[in-house]
Amino acid sequence: MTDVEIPADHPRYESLVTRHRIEAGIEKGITSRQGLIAQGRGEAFDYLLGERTIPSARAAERAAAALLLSADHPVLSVNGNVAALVPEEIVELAAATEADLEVNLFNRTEERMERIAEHLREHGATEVKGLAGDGRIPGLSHERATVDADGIGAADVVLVPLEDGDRAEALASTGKTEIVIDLNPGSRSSRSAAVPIVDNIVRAIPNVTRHARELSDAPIEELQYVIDSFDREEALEAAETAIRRGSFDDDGDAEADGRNDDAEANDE
Ligand code: PTJ
Repeated sequence: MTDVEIPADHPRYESLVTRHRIEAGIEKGITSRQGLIAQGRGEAFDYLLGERTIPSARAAERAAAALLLSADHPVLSVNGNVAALVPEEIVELAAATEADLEVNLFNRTEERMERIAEHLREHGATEVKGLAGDGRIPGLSHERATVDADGIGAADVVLVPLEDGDRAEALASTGKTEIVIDLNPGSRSSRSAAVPIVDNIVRAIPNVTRHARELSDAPIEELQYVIDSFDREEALEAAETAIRRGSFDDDGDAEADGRNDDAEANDE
């Protein structure tokens, strides 16, 4: 199934490649089947956003880089979708910001935890947290509360991509600064984040890394300025507006906004 050739000249090539990476993740035992549903939801929002990084997301990505660089103990949380879509890129971001990588699953099984940790090591990670599972996010029941005490448990800044809303809210209420990557600006995860990045993770992670490299020698005052200049409410509103503008009119036709050649060519 995953060895299907996607023609490089297909107008929605990137989107189709992303979809196949999730399929491959399921076959490899790292992504949950629910990850497919999450991907479908994400794709719908990305389609309406024009499958591009909007300016407010770019500002969020820069603020996220500044936050990670100025943190005492930053942690990047990795779930089954993240591991399938951006394994090498998340390892690069961890290196660029000196952050820990922690496997943290909504549907936690030891087998999938091990496989994801191994997958990250295959893509260059030296240390992967999450397997100890000796800490808990307060306010959550069951296995989905499990974290590493010296990982997310001890972090001051946590990047949580594609997170379930309940967990994102519980984590934010512990006082940690939360950066969320989620294509839905109305989700509880986006709403609970100090820095919500409304962008596809396949674009967002390399963008944050690029900003982190640019800011790596910046004084703390400059990092603080980047963080303080970011307005989360404004960014969420800008994303909602972009989605509304990119949506379909009452007749079901794509609005003429300059990106519909691609949109209408979607014959998948
Ligand atoms: O691997 P696990 O067990 O930890 O499970 C991971 C999933 C993603 C299945 C789990 O956390 C889940 O069910 O998440 P939700 O509640 O479906 O939320 C996922 C959010 O991520 C949704 O708001 C989607 O719009 C968004 N999303 C999906 N794909 C992408 C995305 N955001 C950015 N980039 C994407 N590629």
